[in-house]
Amino acid sequence: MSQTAPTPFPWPHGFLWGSATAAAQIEGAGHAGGKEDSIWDAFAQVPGAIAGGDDLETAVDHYHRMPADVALMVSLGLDSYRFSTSWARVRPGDRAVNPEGLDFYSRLVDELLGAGILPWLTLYHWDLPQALEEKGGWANRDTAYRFVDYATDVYSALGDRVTHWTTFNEPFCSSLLGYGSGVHAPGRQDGRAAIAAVHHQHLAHGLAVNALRSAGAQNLGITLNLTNAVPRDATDPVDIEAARRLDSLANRIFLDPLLHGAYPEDTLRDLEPFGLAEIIHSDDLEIIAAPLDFLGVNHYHDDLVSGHADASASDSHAGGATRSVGSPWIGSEYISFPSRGLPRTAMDWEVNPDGLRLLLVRLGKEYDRLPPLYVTENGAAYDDVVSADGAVHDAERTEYIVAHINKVGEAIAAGADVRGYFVWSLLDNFEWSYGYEKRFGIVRVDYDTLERTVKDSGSMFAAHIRAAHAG
Ligand code: PNW
Repeated sequence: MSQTAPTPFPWPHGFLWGSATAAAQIEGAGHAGGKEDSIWDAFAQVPGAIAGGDDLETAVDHYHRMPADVALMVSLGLDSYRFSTSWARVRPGDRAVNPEGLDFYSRLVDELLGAGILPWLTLYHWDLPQALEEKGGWANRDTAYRFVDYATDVYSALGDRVTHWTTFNEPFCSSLLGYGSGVHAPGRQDGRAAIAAVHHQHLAHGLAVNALRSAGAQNLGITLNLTNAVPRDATDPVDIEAARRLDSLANRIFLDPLLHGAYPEDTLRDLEPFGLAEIIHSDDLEIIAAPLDFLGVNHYHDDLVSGHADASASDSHAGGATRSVGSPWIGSEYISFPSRGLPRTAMDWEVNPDGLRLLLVRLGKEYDRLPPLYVTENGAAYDDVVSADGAVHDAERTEYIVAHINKVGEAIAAGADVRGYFVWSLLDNFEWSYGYEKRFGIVRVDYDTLERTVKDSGSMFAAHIRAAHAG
């Protein structure tokens, strides 16, 4: 029998229960309030880039419905709300700061604080101003310095009220999917550019951490999407090598510089042909390893990996594009992702909740300077059915979230220092290259009327938060 509510673990004092969104995915007002194109607005114009030809112009109109959306968060009893600010709204064209753009986030923060909800702000959730992409985007080192200007602007406006600051969300996606496979904006397919994007986002992160810390920020972190790279046959050297390569590109290329101040030797070796070593300046790694107050972990699925060609294998990073895209596994394109035969979500991602426990526990063992962890995203897309009475009985999503919350509880019991869990996502929204086709919300959005309806998963989460606080 599957559980319809999480196990009543003794959650640590102050454990945060929240939900997450990102500016580009929910705001809309794509060209209102002074906002100009981000790389995603431009990418949406590329034929076949986004399923259904969808764009971000209206999204779920959060920009105009913000107070009602905060009221919805109150009704769910959220402790914290994780959102991002849009660079293209705050500094359109990467020119001067746009007061109207900053004012939107200022009102959002006031609304949240007035409702007793902790704002958890992410500075970069993938919406680079298109004007900067035209100067080379993240392949250009200068973009890292432009990021610090933007981060400083946001901090100057909100630093008196926002206490938790995340520099980047999932640099894996905005570098390797954006510049490598081309599944995400800006849609480039260039291994050298992708590897440069990784390093320049790291640098931007470190520079911004130092700048915000000197300005007085106290809780600074980054969010990574991490996976367990599991060799299909743990005794087969070819599969073990494939898992090493995946672990290098999905996990360690990010974790090691941030937490240990060095790229892993095997990563540097594998990426020799893509010029990683050459673009590192002498002080970069010291900057990148600026101490962190927390690490955000996004986790949806593990990756079973093989080094053998497998006709039945599918890569969970393939995206929803109909145009031709490449591989994000720069220099290791041959690796394949066989199926374990587990149930799958509408993203075709295998459901294996124990992977989240394993990941959280493993991080503490592998990184000696690991800061406190927050699960900043976890959730699932399913093809929801609306009942005649308008309700959404999303039993599979409910079960997915319950099972993963339980695994967070088990990880804590096993010694992992996890201090919060944010479900992805508060609302159905623009799911990147899948457009509006994939729904992750615990609240349904009717894309014709933009009306919001709490799904069963949302009611479960609200009841769980009440129970966790009471216990
Ligand atoms: C994350 N992959 O994206 C993002 O942080 C969210 O904006 C997004 O909506 C959510 O997860 C669900 O997809 C990912 O290819 C996109 O493995 C792609 C992958 C992973 C995460």
